[in-house]
Amino acid sequence: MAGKPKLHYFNGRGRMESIRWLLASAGVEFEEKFIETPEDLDKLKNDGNLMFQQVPMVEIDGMKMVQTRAILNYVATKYNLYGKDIKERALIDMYTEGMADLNEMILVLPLCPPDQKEAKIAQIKEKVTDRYLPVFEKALRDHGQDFLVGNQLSWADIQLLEVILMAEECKPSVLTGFPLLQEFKARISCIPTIHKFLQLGSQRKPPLDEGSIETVKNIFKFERG
Ligand SMILES: N[C@@H](CCC(=O)N[C@@H](CS)C(=O)NCC(=O)O)C(=O)O
Repeated sequence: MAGKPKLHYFNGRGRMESIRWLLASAGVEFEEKFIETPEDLDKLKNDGNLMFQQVPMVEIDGMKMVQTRAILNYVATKYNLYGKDIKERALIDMYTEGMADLNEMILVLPLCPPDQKEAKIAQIKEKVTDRYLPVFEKALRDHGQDFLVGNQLSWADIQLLEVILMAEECKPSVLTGFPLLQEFKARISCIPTIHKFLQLGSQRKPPLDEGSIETVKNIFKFERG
């Protein structure tokens, strides 16, 4: 029997967090090997483990997978979270790519220079409420099902919940005016594997704090901003 997937990344959200969400929602246990120093990253690189010298890297089914979207696609396909046909997959791809754009804006927020932070937060709030959430509220209304695509849980539902919770960290009232998304959030949060992942002590990561920001800057050798 194959062992648990092993995730190589720093101990924070970043690009790995959606992978953690997807595995946990699929009920897959995983191990994490945290990169804590530049030397840890160098070792992974020098040992030939990183195809493009970048993480996330996930050891799964005998592969050392890199590239976030490739890993997500693989996990979603393997655990039947990627629609039942090519059209459902196309829709899941469109939804998740939109969410990934939003996710990226929120993820990089802690790394932006303090004097630009307020403007960035205002921009995110505007994009969330004017561009992204209306799409998903309408999708749920038009589709009339409990899930975004088809009539079963998919990667799109999981990533939407992840993004909603992140957006709520920027603006707690973000779902005001989106009644179907409020119901969606409550419904998807009750799915047992997801409910478990939402509990304190799970492998879900909190937003980056000042200490973790310094660690990330040190590992990846970049300046804030
Ligand atoms: N397209 C890649 C981008 C990966 C990436 O930029 N990873 C960063 C950490 S989040 C990294 O490893 N940076 C080190 C480097 O590029 O040398 C993906 O989505 O996985």
